[in-house]
Amino acid sequence: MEDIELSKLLSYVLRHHPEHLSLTLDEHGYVGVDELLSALRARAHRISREQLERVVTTSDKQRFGLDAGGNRIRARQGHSRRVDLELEPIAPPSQLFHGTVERFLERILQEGLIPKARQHVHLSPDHATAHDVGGRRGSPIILEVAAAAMHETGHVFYRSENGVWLTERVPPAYLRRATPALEP
Ligand code: HQG
Repeated sequence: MEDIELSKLLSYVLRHHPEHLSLTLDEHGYVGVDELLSALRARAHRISREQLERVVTTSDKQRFGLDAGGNRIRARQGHSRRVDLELEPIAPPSQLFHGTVERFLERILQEGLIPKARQHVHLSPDHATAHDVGGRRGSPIILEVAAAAMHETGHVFYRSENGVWLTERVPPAYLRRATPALEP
């Protein structure tokens, strides 16, 4: 299996469907590396520990993390089930960004950003990242999020180990479309 294919399979299994490989995540979202490798082997995917470690290290968005001993692996964010990622609430910068597409805009400006299938709404630290996130679905539109103002009114923010900002939802009052001319 190519690295990219393994990375996609890991995202699917570790974020959404561990049962696909007859695995169970612990409360922090981890699964044993040995357990994962044998579950893959049982499905005729011959993945070496070296390849797994390479995918963890080279994943463009640093999607996966190993525990301190290197014995367990988890997805760093993006789960559709409740896992405790052991993230501490942290004060956000004054502004964060969200990349989306035109077809969601009206709804978003009406009801705010909601997590949909995920546990959190994902926010980007800069325009360029939001541009890439929105660009996965079409021509990207960037929303500015008044994060510090939200935080002041009690909204809780987290930053995942790979730099994605997470919060439960963003009410419409804190959203503004970025001036298209400023979009990269
Ligand atoms: C939209 C990737 C209608 C939202 C990226 C988005 C990211 C609404 C979509 C990570 C809405 C959800 C997450 C509302 C939000 N009405 N549409 N009220 N609220 N939406 O994939 O932020 O490659 O769950 O704009 O890098 O696109 O997976 O979230 O378009 O960090 O590692 O609903 O996924 O990382 O889509 O992306 P997603 P996202 P990975």
